[in-house]
Amino acid sequence: MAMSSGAVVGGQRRWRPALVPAARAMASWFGHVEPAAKDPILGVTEAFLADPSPDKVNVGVGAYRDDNGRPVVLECVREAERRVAGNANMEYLPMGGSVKMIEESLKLSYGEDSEFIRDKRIAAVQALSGTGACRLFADFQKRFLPDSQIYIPTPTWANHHNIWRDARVPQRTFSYYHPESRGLDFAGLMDDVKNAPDGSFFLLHACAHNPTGVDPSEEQWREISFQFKAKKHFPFFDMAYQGFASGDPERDAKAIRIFLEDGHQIGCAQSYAKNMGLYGQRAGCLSILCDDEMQAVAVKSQLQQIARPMYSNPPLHGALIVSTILSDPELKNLWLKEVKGMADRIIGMRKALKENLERLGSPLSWEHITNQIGMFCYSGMTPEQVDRLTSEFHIYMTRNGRISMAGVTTGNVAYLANAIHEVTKPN
Ligand code: KET
Repeated sequence: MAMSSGAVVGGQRRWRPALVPAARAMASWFGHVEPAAKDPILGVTEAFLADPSPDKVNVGVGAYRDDNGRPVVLECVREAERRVAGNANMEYLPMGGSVKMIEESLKLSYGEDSEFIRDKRIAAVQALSGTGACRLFADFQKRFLPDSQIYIPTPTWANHHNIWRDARVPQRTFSYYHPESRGLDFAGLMDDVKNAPDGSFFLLHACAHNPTGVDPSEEQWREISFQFKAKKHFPFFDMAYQGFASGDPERDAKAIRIFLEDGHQIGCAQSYAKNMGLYGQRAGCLSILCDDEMQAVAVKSQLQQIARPMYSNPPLHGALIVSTILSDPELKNLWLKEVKGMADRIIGMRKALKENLERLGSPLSWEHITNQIGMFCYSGMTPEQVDRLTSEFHIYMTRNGRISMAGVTTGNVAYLANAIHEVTKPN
């Protein structure tokens, strides 16, 4: 037990530490705890918020902003909130979450008329957004195949490593990005898929790969799926950006649909953080396609059992918003229009950033800014160049050179381009 000497100040007993060396020795049981390393993505937001400069720009976290740099609440979400305000009670959801929200989520990922939905072959639970869905899956993997590993693309969203590490699943990596061509390392990827032991788990980004903005083509997905079949690998799709790649959620589910057509069993993490702008609501879904309905019931019950001691049951409000939007044809159409609007604004900013760099006379090629898709531009800037952007220009982004295009606006694109040009131009 920690001890400290008490002093009576103004009639009140205040605790203050004993003599310094003794205080160290008698410190709390967690006295040895050192500050954790800053998160490579959310740490950027913290640094941005602490900067008093009026010029500062945040292109770190993948969070959509309008052309004035302000966070957006979609119109379909506002309308859904109006509708749920009157009749929602605040009771607990079931451990597996909202049945209606799950049903609607599965239609988005597996297809409106999916035979797997009809045959009740999918075990699915509402999850704490995409992160929570990945973590539930990782825990499920560890529990039921304890000696398994997971293959994760290089590079990937940094938190994937934390998630499978904390679930105690050993990680391997597979080739994904080719820095010279700034495109997909398809040959390397296929080699790694072939060389992995049969029945390996692979984490795949369903669309709008983070951080590279590089996705396989449809033809390449077909080849990957074919090879997975030959090797009996298990594909786990993280789909955090459905709608953000092409502007159309249905098109963005293409990779998953190819794997389904080919008869794979899959796992899938869905998130409504980005495509509905529900970041803080933590609305998502984890699904696993099973052999039959009986197995799906068993798997779902086990997923619930993993959730129960962690957070008991998932949050209600976001689930109500999602199910209200997706189950009403009019609201769903509005949502589809708004998703396309967000994707289009980003595409416009890619063009603007590239044009600005070219206008400044940058001798480097910036083709990849417009070739890449989704929320991010994997710029190719080095950590040192990024550090200069921050220290000299108050521009905040992750040190891997990733620019969140969703934070670029008509108002800041020229400033950003100029700064990028300054730190990248040959001396
Ligand atoms: N998967 C991927 C690939 C991803 O980029 C994110 C978030 C998530 C899952 C999780 O999102 P959630 O909010 O749990 O549904 N990425 C952004 C935010 C973050 O790092 O948390 C980002 O990369 O900036």
